Amino acid sequence: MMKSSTILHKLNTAIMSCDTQETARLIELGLTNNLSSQEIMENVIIPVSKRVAEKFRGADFYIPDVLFAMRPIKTGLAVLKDLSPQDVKHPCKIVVATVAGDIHDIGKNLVSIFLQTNGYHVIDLGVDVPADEIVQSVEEHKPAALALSSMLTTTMGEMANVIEILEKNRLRRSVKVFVGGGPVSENFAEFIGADGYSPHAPEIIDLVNKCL
Ligand code: B12
Repeated sequence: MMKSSTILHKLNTAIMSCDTQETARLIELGLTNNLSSQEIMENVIIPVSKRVAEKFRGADFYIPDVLFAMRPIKTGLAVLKDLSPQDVKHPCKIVVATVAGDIHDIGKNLVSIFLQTNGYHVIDLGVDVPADEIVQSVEEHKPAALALSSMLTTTMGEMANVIEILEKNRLRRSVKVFVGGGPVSENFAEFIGADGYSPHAPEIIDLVNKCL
């Protein structure tokens, strides 16, 4: 049996060298070697995603390069989502989405998987989800919380839009709204009337636990 620290180290190297197949294999191996999804995300996926993402901060990145560099992370998260335990421990549902106009999904997927592995029933609406559709889903599923992600300054206003439509539909009091993503801040969250913000995906669990 390979040591957990060796698996995590090799996983780090596989992602940094854009080896998607090896990334998927090592995540499966880690899970069968009793590493938890959370250990894999906190020790490797989050720090490595940040390191890879930093390479593309600034105006002049070439989109195919970004997609290529992010592929092992995307595949790794998909493997984690499929193989992580799905036993729902909490009666409440949580709706998760990246807002309209925005297709960035790595942060949103991390939030979903942390919730799933902590026993929440997650309804992940995906990316580029119009505000009306998010509100419709609140109406239909009656979740206890809504977790919204946005990575663009041009789309973060959609979060305010969602809150406004929730208010218009008299649904605002029925659901806690948590926001996150690159350009989002504590001040912004407060300004739009969200119930909570964190720059770190794992903290969604504290936010949800505190208010439910
Ligand atoms: C990967 C990437 C892409 C990929 C997305 C692939 C995918 N499947 O997600 C592609 C190539 C498609 C892309 C496209 C574009 N991108 Co882009 N992209 C990035 C990049 C390099 C990394 C983002 C990422 O995944 N980070 C890693 C994850 C882990 O971090 P994260 O998402 O921030 O999530 C963390 C926290 O924010 C938090 N979190 C996130 N959501 C939530 C939600 C809740 C509730 C909570 C509690 C926490 C939380 O948890 C995570 C950490 O624990 C960033 C650069 C950067 N340094 O951020 C640019 C960046 C976000 N992109 C940018 C831009 C401009 C674009 C494009 C407009 C480029 C173009 N000219 O077309 C398009 C927009 C497409 C669209 N309509 O959405 C800009 C945004 C600038 C801005 N402030 O508005 C950035 C910052 C690059 C830059 N210029 O510096 N991009």
